[in-house]
Amino acid sequence: MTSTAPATAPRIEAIELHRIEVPLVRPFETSFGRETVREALLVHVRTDLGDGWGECVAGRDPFYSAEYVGGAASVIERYLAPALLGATADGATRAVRGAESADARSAGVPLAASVAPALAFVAGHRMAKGAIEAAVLDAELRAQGRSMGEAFGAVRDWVDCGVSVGIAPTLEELLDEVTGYVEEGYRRIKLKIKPGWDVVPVGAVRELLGRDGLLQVDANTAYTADDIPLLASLDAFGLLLIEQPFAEEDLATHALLASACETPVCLDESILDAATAVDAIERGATSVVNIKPGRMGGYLEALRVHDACRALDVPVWCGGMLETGIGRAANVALAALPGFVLPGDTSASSRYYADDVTDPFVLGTGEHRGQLRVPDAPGTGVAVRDDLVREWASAPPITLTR
Ligand code: SMG
Ligand code: MG
Repeated sequence: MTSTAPATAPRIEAIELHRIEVPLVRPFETSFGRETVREALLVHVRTDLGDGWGECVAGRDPFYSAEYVGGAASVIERYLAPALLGATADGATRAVRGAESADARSAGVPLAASVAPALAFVAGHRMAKGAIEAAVLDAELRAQGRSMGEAFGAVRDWVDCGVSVGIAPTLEELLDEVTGYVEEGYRRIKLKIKPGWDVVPVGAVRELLGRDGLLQVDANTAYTADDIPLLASLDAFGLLLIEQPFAEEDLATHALLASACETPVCLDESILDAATAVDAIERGATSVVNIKPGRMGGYLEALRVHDACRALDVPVWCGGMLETGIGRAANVALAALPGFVLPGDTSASSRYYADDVTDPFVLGTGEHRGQLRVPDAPGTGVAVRDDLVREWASAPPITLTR
C-alpha cells in the first residue's frame, strides 16, 4: 500500500488540561469587574517531538470577552482535542502544505501551523485554540532548539514594559500604586477607566508623572457614543492612546471618536485577526493596535496582525491577560518584533504574583530599567514547575489521548 503521508509526519499524542488558581498580590479592578485570584487554564501537550506548555488567556468569567476558563476547557475536551488527536499523519501533512504557502514563519513550525486549520471547523473559541497552538509551538521549537524570539523574528533582546493599573478604591490609593510602579521603573502607565472614574484620576496621574511620562487609558467597552465629548476632553492630558472605549462590535463609534479627538484610538477586544485589524484601520476606527495572541487564536495569527499593521505603518503593542510565566514568556518574545514600538502590558511577574509557575520575570536594572529580557532558550525558554501546577490545581487535571 502506498501513502502520501511521510512516516515521519509529527503528531500530537496527548493534551492535558490543568486548571489552577493563583492569588493576586492585590485585587485588579476593571470596568467589568474585580479579581482577587487568577484562574488559569494551562495546556500541556505531548507530541512525538517532545512536550510543550501553553496558557489560555480566558478569564474565570465571560466578562472581558465571551470566552471563559470553564468554556475553554469544555470546548477543548469536546471538540478541539478530539479533532487534533484523531488527526492522521496525512491530515497533518495537508495542513502543513497549506501553511507553507501562507507564510515563511509558519512553515518553520509545521505541526503548530497545522493546529488552526484543523480546528477551523469550530466557530470562535480563539483563546482555547490559541492555548493549544502555543503549547504545540513550544514543543516544536524545543525540538528544533529555537527560541520563540528567534522563530518570530525578534529584533531586540530586551522589551520596554508598561503596567496596567486597575480602578482603585480612592484617588490616594491610585496615586500610591502608580508611584510604586514608577519607582520600580515601568516605562509607561495604563489606567483602567470607566464612567465616573476617568477625567479626575487621569488628570491626577498626569500631574504625578509630569508632562513627559507615558500614559494611556483603557475603558474595556464601558462607554457609549454619548460619551464622545467627555472622552475627547482627555486630549488635555496628552495620552498615548485611548483603548477600546466602546463595544467590541462597534467600529463605527470608535471611528467617530477618532475623528473627534487628537488622542489615538486603539482597539483591543475588537481585533480578532489580521482581517479585522486591517478592516478597523481602513475604517478609521483604530490607529494603534493592541496585539493579544490569545484573543487572535494564537501567536501565528498575532504575527500576521503584526505584519499587516506594519505594512500599513500602524504601531502595535503587546497586551496582557495577567499571564503566568508561560504566557508572559511568549508575549515578551512577541513584543521584541520591530512593529512593537510602544511599551506593552508585559510587566514583571511580581505585578500580579508573589510566586509564578515558572522562574519569575524580573525588570532589568541600569540601562535595562523598566525592561524585560527576551528569553533565548528553546521554545518559551521557561521551565514549568510541576509542583506548583499540582499545588495550585482548582480541579483535577484532564488527560486526553488518541
Ligand atoms: O496582563 O497586565 C496584564 C493585564 C493588562 O489591562 C490588562 N488587560 O483589556 O487590556 C485589557 C486587560 C484585560 C484584562 S482582563 C481582567
Ligand atoms: Mg484592553
